Amino acid sequence: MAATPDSGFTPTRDDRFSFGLWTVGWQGVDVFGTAIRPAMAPADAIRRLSDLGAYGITFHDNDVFPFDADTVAKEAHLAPLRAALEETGLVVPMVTTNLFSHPVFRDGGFTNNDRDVRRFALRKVLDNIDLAAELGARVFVAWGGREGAESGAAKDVKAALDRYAEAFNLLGAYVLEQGYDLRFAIEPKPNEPRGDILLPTVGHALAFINELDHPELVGLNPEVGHEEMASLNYAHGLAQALWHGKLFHIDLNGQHGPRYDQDLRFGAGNARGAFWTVDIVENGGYDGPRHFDYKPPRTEDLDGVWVSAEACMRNYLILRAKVRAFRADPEVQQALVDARVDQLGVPTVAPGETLADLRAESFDPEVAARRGMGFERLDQLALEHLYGVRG
Ligand SMILES: [Mn+2]
Repeated sequence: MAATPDSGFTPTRDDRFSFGLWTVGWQGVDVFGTAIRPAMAPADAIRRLSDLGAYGITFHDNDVFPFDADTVAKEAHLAPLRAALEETGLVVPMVTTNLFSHPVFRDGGFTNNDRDVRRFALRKVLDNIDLAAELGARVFVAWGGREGAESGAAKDVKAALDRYAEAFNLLGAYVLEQGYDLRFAIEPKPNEPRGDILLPTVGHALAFINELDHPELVGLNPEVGHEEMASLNYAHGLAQALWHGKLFHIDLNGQHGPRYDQDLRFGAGNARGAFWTVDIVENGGYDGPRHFDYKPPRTEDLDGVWVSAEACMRNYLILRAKVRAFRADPEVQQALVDARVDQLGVPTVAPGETLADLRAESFDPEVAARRGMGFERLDQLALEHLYGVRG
C-alpha cells in the first residue's frame, strides 16, 4: 500500500541508509560464547541490503579480507565486493580500519606503548586510506576502542595523546599530499573493550581535534550507544558537533542506558532519545549518511538478522514521520512560542547596545520568577506524537 515512503515506511536510496558489513555479518561471538551464525560473504550482504532499500555499505578492512592477506589475496577478496557494488549501485560512503581484533593490538594501535606496533598500525591505516579513496569514500572513521588502559601506571595519558595527535597529523598530511577528498571522523566511546578509552566523549574529541595540524580534516562520528553508556544525551552531542561544524558521520543504534554496549537496532532502547535524534539529524543541518552500527542479537538466525536490519530503517522512517508531524502541528508551534524557545535565538545584548545600557535596565526578578516555562505541555505534545495519538 506504500504510496510514499512515509505512508509505508519503506526505505528508498534517497533516504541514504547505510550499514556496516560487520553489523549484519556479526556472527555473534561475544565474551561468553562462540559464533552462532555462519559467516556472511560481503557480496551477499550488499545484495540483500540493496534489496531492502539501503544506499550504501561501510566496512573495516578485515571485514572484507583477512588480517594476513597479501596484495593478491586482498584483491581476490575485494573482487566480489566490487562486482556486487557495480551490480547493485550501492556506494561506500565510509571506510574504517580494524585496529582492535588482532592480539597485536592488545594495547591499541596509535597509542600502543610498543612503538613497533604503532608503526604497524599506521601502515595498516595508510593502506586502507588508499582503498577508501579508490572506492570513493568521503569519510574515514577512527574508533580507537583499544586505545586506553585498565590501570593507572600503565599509560602515560599525555604521551598517548601526543602519539594519537601525531597519527592524525601524519594521516592528514598524507591525505592532502595524495589529493584525496577524504576526512576523518573520530568515534568516541567511554569504555569497553578497554577499562577507560582515550577520547571518551564528543567533548574530549572536539578539544583534541583543535590541537591537530589540520583540524579541518577531522570531525566526529558519534554513536547512540556510546554516548548513552555514559548517561549522555546523544541528540545534544549531535547538536554540539553540528555547532562546531564537526558532524562528519553518525552511528545509529539502540541502548538501554548505562550498561554494556548493547548495539540494539535503531529505535529499540531509548525510544524518546531516538525521537530527538531523528529531529536533530533531519533538522539540524546534517547531510551525511544515516548509518547503522548495531548487532543483530545472538538469539537470531539469518532471517532475524534481516528483520532487524529492515527494522533499523523502518524505525528511522517512522520516527521521521512523527518528527515532521510534531514540527508541523500548530499546537506545537504555539507551545514552542509559549515556552519562549524562539527567544533563545535572540542575542542577549542587542547590536549597538552597551553593557552600561544593560546595567541601567530595570528588572523585577520576583515578577519574572513567577513565569513558568511551559515545557511540560511542550514535551507532552512531543510524547503524544511519539506514542501515536496525535498527527
Ligand atoms: Mn560504531
